[in-house]
Amino acid sequence: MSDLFLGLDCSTQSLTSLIIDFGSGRVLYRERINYDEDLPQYNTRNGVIILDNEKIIHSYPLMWIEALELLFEKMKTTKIPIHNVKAVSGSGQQHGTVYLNNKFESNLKKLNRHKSLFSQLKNSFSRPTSPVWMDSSTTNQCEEIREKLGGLVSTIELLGSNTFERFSGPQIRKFFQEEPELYKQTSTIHLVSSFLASILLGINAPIDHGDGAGMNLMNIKTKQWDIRALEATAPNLRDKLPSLTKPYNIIGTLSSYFVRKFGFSPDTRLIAWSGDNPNSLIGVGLIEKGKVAISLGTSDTYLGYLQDLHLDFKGEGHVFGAPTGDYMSLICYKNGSLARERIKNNFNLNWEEFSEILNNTPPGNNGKLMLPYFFPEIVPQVLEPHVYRFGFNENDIEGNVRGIIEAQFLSMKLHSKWIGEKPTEIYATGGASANKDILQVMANIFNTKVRMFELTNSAALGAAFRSAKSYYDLTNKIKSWDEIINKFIDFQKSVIIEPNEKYIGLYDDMLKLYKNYEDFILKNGEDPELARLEFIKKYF
Ligand code: ADP
Ligand code: XUL
Repeated sequence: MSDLFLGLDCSTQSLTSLIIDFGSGRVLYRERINYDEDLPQYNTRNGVIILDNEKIIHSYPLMWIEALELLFEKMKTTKIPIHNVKAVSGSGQQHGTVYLNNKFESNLKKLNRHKSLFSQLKNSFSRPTSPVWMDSSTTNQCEEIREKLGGLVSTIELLGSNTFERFSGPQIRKFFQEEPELYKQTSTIHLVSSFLASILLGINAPIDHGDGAGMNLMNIKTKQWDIRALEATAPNLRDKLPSLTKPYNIIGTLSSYFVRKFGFSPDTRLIAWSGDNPNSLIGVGLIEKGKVAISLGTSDTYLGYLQDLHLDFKGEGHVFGAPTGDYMSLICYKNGSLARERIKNNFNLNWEEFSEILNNTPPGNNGKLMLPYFFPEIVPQVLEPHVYRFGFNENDIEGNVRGIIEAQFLSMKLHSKWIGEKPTEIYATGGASANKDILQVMANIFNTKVRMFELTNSAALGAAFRSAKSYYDLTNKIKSWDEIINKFIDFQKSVIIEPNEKYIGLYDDMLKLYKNYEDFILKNGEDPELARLEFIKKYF
């Protein structure tokens, strides 16, 4: 009987399960619960709810629990030999916090398999909703924490990132300030990843160094909770946080609820869960310097493996722990898939039509340039949403379609310079990486070849890889990361999109123009309209 490994991914819009078969090197099973469609009673849009104004964005931890149970029910009805699953790990959208009262752990310990998780856990929360990574309502708290830590540079040196609105620490501080009584009633604060890991484990699970680094609470060098950051955030916070652990640690076995209800073996190991970006890093096979990945999910992220700690003192990028125990770099954009969808839907297009327009519009967009902040943006920081269009208007279909795609990759190229060397290859992943025409623009702007993968859900795949690695390390059948990755990803067969050298000069000039426009709208520079007209004269 072949060894099976399960990877789960609780992302912004859906919960995915994926089972790999180590014997055959194949993905045996994949299933997805879409929150909006499969759990309509929560009334989410794209998996979230917008409270009060567009800066406060939350989701429901109970919805994730229901999705988890639904997913396991579906798995049970398939012919997959569930009892051969040797280990399970998972991935969670990063930064989101779950606030639990003192009943949570006792509820977990006495779960009865004849009842649903929902009915047995619904009284476990001190806060019914969870702020998620899209929330940008904590600017004051970010400033307060940064100041207490001695300013920008010392904050980055200590935590690996500047303070960010979506990071857990500022979110916790806001909760403490606005709802002190509920904060007091909170026994445990989990991340999305450690929350779901706890449910599978049957007791509180630790937070791994990959996801822990996205909290503004973990010392990036010692990988321990940082006492100064805890004190700058909220009182008695240390008592409310789980412990930290290495991403590859085995944290226990699957709880008897899942074993008995769904047919898993009682020996099924549970590996620490991590954030979706660290999981994706391993899920596309990034374990060396030189190559980078771009994930086009709900968020767009630019991620790379780092052998040594390398920080961005400008304060736009982040350093997190990588699944290998090393570090990774990350830049995150809120105006990712949902911004592309805005343009697609505004013109009533499907993705094929969107691609056709993209292909029929020239690189450089006839000098039309967009700065697409449909939602508050992280990089550069733009808290008030506004879509800037230069040389066209909102009714120009070609201008808008090419405008948004070029803007997204020009911005990534501009803001990833701190990472250093030019990548030799880009691995594309996430929902929109299925779109070859979008990836062609990526290849041209970066002047780098782009690799497309058969599977776009690298976070769930990464979680399955991580469970295989830890399980084989435990059982002395040690396998290298290379061995695991190459067994499942056929790099020979994946599609490579080559950059078109014809556009190197055009995109170099356009990048300068884009930067000038960014400076202009951020009030750091003059209106570059004349330079744009020169650009049009030169290329069109
Ligand atoms: P997440 O994991 O963050 O929930 P996914 O990685 O599953 O998100 O990506 C979902 C997004 O992928 C959708 O919001 C959609 O906009 C985008 N998407 C799916 N197919 C295409 C396509 N063919 N072209 C462009 N975007 C696509
Ligand atoms: C990363 C980030 C997002 C979330 C959701 O810092 O905020 O990528 O992890 O996917």
